[in-house]
Amino acid sequence: MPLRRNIVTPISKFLDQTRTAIDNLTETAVDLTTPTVRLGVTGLARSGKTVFISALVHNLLAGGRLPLFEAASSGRIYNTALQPQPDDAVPRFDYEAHINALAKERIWPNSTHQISELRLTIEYESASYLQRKLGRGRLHLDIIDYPGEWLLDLPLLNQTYEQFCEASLSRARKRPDLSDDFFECLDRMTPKLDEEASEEDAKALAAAFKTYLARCREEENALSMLPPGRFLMPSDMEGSPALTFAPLDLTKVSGRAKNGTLRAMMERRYEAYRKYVVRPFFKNHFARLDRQIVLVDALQALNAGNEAVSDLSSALTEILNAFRPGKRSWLASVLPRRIDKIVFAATKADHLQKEDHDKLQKLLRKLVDGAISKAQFAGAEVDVLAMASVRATRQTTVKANGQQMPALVGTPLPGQRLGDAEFDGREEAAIFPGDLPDDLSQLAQRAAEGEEAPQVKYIRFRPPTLEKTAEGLTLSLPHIRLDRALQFLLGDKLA
Ligand SMILES: Nc1nc2c(ncn2[C@@H]2O[C@H](COP(=O)(O)OP(=O)(O)OP(=O)(O)O)[C@@H](O)[C@H]2O)c(=O)[nH]1
Ligand SMILES: [Mg+2]
Repeated sequence: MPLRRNIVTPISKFLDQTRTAIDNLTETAVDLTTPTVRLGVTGLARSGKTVFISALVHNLLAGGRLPLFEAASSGRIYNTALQPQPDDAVPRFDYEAHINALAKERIWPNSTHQISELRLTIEYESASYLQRKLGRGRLHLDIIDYPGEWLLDLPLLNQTYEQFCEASLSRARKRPDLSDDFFECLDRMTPKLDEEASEEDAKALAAAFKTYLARCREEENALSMLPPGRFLMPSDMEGSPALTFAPLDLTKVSGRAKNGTLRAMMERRYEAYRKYVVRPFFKNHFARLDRQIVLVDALQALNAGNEAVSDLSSALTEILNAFRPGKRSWLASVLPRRIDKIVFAATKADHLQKEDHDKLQKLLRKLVDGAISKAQFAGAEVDVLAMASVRATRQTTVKANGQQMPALVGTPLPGQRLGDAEFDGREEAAIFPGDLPDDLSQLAQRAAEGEEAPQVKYIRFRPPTLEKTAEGLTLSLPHIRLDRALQFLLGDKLA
């Protein structure tokens, strides 16, 4: 038996690699002349992926203001057009609906729960004399949008059920305020673990675990490390057995699980989740990306306090482990070393004054550097920036208590509150955003002193009204440093 195992594993891994390589070949064979960049846009739920993709495509199609994106600002881009995407089995990113919501109705797009894709073709003139002689250049940009939660599943591929239980329960024990009900359910089930399994019990456990994960994700807790990702983003797998399991306290049982028991059922379903959910996602989509942007809502974590920030840091470590695993990592054996550029972007910087954008960038840089040193990360160029895909505010100064104070003007979303005031979603308001901490250690110190009150409390705004030029032309959606992200991700491909 062990011998058979030894033979099967390497061959199946080899086949996986070959298949990915063949997929890539077929893809290129369809359009041999045009180079393609596959850009993965990832981030935890509500981090701003859909808004980012919509704003990026919109600014490229509409010739938006992109001074730091050299190919555009120097006038070398002739044409940008949407094209049929290369993967027939993946839904198309609904660009038109999203941009209509943002620019016309001034509402943010709905939450997405499914992978989707869009192809944009850029025609440009090369900056190099020699290349120009060869004619116009063309680049396909395939943008892939997928739920960030799924990414945090990747470490599960390397975790036995026992390790998954240990890691999940140790995280849950740190937050008894959120996990009480789940542990109560677990205690009730523990005596039954080695008895004949019942679907009712499995469902009750899975439901209690899912409720605990959902509470972790609520805005005031803002925790990031919440695998299994499909529990919160089930897509079309809602209710399937592969999603009806939970971690168990295996220290309370001994010996191997007997067939047919609740314990064996939970373990088998965890294995099914890895095999049928995580592995195909990884192989079909992830292994084929060239470049990545990771959107991080650092403000939300800062808002929720020290614990959310350190949890975000663990999530970033896991993400880096998945992108460019070190040589000895199991992932290295199945992942072609393609991803050569990763940008980490702190999103929604328009909630801060201009002076704080650099501070936000530095805070994220610290988090990413910390994550890189902990990850088994090998290579790939990394950039970090603070940006807003859509700038919903304007900067102004307002006189308050006899002093001129910097403030942000925008239309708060209906229902947002500030003190006693509740906004109706129609009127503009000038808001004084809180100060960002200078350093993450300030947060840790506040937590150590038992002080958990958030420093930055931000109001959410509606998307902006599009400005018009003196000639009456409507301008494209405003942004902050979207052009810098584009330059880092695509600049060399359009050189
Ligand atoms: N002010 C501002 N808010 C933003 C920006 N980007 C995203 N948001 C806010 O963040 C929310 C989530 O943005 P989405 O783009 O839908 O986030 P997502 O990552 O696609 O979320 P899921 O689809 O749920 O995973 C939006 O509804 C906005 O309220 C931005 O650039 N500026
Ligand atoms: Mg989305």
